Amino acid sequence: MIFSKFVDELPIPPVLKPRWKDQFYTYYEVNMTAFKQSLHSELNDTTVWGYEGSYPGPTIEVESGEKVFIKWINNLPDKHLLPVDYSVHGAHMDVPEVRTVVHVYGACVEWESDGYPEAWFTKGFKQVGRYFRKQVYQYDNCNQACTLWYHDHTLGITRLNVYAGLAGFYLIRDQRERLLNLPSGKYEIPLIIQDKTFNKDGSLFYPKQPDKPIPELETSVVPQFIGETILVNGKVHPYLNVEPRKYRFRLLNGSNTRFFRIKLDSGQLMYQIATDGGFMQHPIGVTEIMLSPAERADVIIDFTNLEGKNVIITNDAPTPFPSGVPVDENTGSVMQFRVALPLSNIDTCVIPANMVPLPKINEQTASKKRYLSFKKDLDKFGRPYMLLDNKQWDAPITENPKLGSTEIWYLINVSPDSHPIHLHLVDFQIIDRRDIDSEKFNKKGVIQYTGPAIPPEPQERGWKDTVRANPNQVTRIIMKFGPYTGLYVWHCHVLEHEDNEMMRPFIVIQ
Ligand SMILES: [Cu+2]
Repeated sequence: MIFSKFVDELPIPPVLKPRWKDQFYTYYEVNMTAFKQSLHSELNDTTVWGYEGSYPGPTIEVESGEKVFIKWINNLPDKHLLPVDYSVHGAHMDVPEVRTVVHVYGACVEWESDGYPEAWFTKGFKQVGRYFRKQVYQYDNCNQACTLWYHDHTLGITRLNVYAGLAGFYLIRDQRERLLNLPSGKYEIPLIIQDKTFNKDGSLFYPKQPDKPIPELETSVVPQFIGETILVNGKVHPYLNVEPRKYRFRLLNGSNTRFFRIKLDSGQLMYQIATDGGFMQHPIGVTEIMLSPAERADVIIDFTNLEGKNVIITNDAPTPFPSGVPVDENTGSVMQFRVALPLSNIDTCVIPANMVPLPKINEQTASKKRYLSFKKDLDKFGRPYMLLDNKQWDAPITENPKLGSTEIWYLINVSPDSHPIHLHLVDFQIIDRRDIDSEKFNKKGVIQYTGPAIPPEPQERGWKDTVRANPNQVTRIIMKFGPYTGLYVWHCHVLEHEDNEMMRPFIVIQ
């Protein structure tokens, strides 16, 4: 179904109010429920799943270092909204169909509160996964100011739970951010960009089978999900009225599979100020921003002197990226800004010249290098799927960094697609990317470089928790493991891949 564009106003998720807040700690409760919501005015209301009756969920705003406790509560129906494939890891018939566990993406957090995929729980915590440890999660928020988000991470059904609507922003603020005099209040807006497909009756469509169906299964996971239409903050192709001044937008790709390469049709620059993990050293002016699933970019857009003009965010990234289906008239545009509001007061905000110092992690400090390949294979049903280091989720843990140690991971992608690789707990820096001979690697397991090392793009020169690992390349990342020990995960954030084995545990040991 195709809809008229830019007829509905952009919704802005509410900021969540704590149940308790004093000088020592803050306590929130967040209910997950099913409800109906209007996702476009030409469409019947859609049943979605959300946090606190909102899709996307309310924005959680905390201070760096604030001690925050959150009780995530599952009040969802017993039957899933979307077709469950009982053949993928963790989603077999022996577990309840509707399970949830919440991961704050990019959080520096103890493992018991990280939302381990097998720490799921059902309504009333009646049944829990084998790694469930506590009902109330504790977040120490040791990150600096940054744009994080929270979403469901349940083993085997993450793609369905997130697609149903279980995602929201989690913003960490600090004093340094306030001193930068950035656009704030109503001039600072989070934008979660997603793709979805709708049935005629307004319900969400999610495929029951891949293009080539698996006859043994009633429902089968698909190798990727490509939605027909684009939503921002839960509205199809919305518009936003803005004043002729500077705005700060927190861009997040919250899609299952789709990459976005966004531009402004006015040709003007966007000033990127932060990557996944916080501020960059200097802002950079860019005409396009690449966002793979779960990547964030914090940007300033200046509408000064554009009174009466409209500016459209466009997208031209094929799916799967980089050599899949090109965008069409519908998926090629995201949302519209209308510079239609009068300037309410003089814009004194600045695009700062310097933000935070960003010391490079020295490669010499790395005590371990890990070579981790990912390639396409066929699972027992003959479905193409992706494995990390040739291992399934259930294989014994192999990534076991020591607390406080620095490691370099060589992400060797010999598959045809780009994969957004995410590590829990830590932020990393991208060292470089380098072309390799994939055929030789597949035959002999040998890395033969065929080009020079390419430094990360200017937009990626900061703290990252997600990196695009491109096909036929080795992407090198460096990180220091800490400040917690425990059990975490690393995975591809294409949710259809993550749900079908492209995820591995790692353990930080003393
Ligand atoms: Cu992937």
